[in-house]
Amino acid sequence: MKTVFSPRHAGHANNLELVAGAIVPAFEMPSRADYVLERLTSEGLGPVLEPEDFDLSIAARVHRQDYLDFLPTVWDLWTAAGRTGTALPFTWPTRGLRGDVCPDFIDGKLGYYSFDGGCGMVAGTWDAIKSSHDVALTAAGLIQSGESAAFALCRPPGHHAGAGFMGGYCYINNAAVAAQSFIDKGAKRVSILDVDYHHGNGTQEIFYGRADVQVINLHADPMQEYPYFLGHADERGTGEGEGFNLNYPMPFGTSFDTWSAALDDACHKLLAYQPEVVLVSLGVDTFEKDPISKFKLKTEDFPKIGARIRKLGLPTLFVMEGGYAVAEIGVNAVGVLTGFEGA
Ligand code: OKP
Ligand code: ZN
Repeated sequence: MKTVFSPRHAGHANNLELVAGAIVPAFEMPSRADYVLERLTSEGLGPVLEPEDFDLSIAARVHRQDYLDFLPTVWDLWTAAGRTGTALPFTWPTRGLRGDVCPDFIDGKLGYYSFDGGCGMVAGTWDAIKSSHDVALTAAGLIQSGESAAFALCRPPGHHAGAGFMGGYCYINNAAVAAQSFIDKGAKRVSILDVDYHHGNGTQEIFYGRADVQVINLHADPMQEYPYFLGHADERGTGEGEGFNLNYPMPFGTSFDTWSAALDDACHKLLAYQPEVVLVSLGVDTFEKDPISKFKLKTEDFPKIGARIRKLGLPTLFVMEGGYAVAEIGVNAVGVLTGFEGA
């Protein structure tokens, strides 16, 4: 299968995060994408293409326009305030505060347009975000021109980004934008299957009231794990979207037997929906040695995930999300893809 990748991801570097009381380099770092690229080249997965340039009109159908207008301005507003280093929020409008008024000053804007402190920005961040969005749309275009599968090697990832906010290393929801592009090209039903360890709260929120995009998430139980405030089994969609959101929360320590039973159930629900295309939000942070996760999947399990997805018999777009055991991300992500291809 073809991969779409942009070296422009590398401009998004030196993100910081607060972990257990200390500010440290973020786990979401440039070498992640480079390990995946190296592995798919050494495994001979297929050609690697650069993305085409898209405008943000498709993104504006899944994100708020004011949020999309804000993202490219962050670095200028931050430096205009005399700051150097990484732009980060630290105040959020929770219960009892005004979540409906966007402040004027950059620190307030950063809080208004985020739900956590996981989305630091530096000079090259917007260009990397835009390149990741372009990667997803270019890979979607390959499938729209008749390819049966494609891999969008996106960085930064997207599934925590909602209609009007960033969070969890995610700014634009690449999978949601790609799904919208299939709808805009005439698809009646699209499924998103999110196998990242963390619940894809942004993807869920974006499509929660819609019947044309089914969203299925397999993830760590939000009672125990980030993003904590979405991803319970009783969240099934609302209005026209009722029944088209499915969550499979699982406890710390979950290994492949339990996880793959959930995948199998999810695949049956997906087929019952009869989508024209499936988008896989591909996180490999379910891996037993992932530094920020607590599932127990082994390297040998990842090709089996790809093989199970192949059995759906649908055009399939893989969109890269998380995975932080840097040296093994390439092996595990490409393992899913070669498992899909039957290699
Ligand atoms: C992104 B993806 C505090 C811990 C917060 C955020 C995890 C984001 C995961 N430093 N961790 O779903 O892989
Ligand atoms: Zn994750």
